[in-house]
Amino acid sequence: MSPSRSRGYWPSCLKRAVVARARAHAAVEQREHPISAHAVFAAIEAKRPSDSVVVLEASSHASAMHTRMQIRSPGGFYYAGVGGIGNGLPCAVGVQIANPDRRVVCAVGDGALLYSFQALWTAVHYKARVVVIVLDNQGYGVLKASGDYLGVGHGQPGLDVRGIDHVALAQGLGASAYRVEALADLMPALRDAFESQGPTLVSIAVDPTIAPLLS
Ligand SMILES: Cc1ncc(C[n+]2csc(CCOP(=O)(O)OP(=O)(O)O)c2C)c(N)n1
Ligand SMILES: [Mg+2]
Repeated sequence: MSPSRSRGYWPSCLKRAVVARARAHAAVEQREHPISAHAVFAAIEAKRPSDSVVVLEASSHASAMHTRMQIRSPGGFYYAGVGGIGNGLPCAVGVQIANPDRRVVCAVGDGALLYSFQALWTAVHYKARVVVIVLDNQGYGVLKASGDYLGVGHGQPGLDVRGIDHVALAQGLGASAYRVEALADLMPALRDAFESQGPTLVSIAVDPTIAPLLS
């Protein structure tokens, strides 16, 4: 990182932390459609068992998760610090099998999900109680935001990932699955998912608006 980049970087991080703290006290936006990621994480936090484990691989929505959810126990949170994607769902399945008494919530982006969707078959096979929350913003949101940050815009080819039926794919691997397009349908889907004795996938249409990378 160049010295000039470095000078701007740390104040940006500090600003993000201050903004995130302010957001934590702000009311959750209760828009029916498109659903805000903050509303998704607030709903999960209200519904999940207090000893459940969170595995996060939703690049654009990490800040919303940390704003709306609290990690309450050791081993209660997993996140790949180095930035590679595709580990989230397999990690969640492994963590649940290793901790049979704890339910696991895997919050994954629609892009990252496709790197290792087949891990859901393993979850079905071993009856792993993983609730897979897909934050579907129809593509590689963080790469679009990176394009904006680098001044090349977010219209680069290959960043839109539309028209994939997560429910059909999950059911094809033997899992229960729900699609949520409106906020009113979120809580009933989460209730069923957290009552299930096996893996359940909940694919949620979240706001696809590209937020600035450092905001
Ligand atoms: C193994 C690997 N391949 C590619 C990338 C580049 N990459 C970073 S984020 C991302 C897409 C993320 O999309 P999604 O999971 O939907 O997250 P969001 O839309 O919330 O940003 C890709 C392809 C990577 N980090 N690791
Ligand atoms: Mg995405």
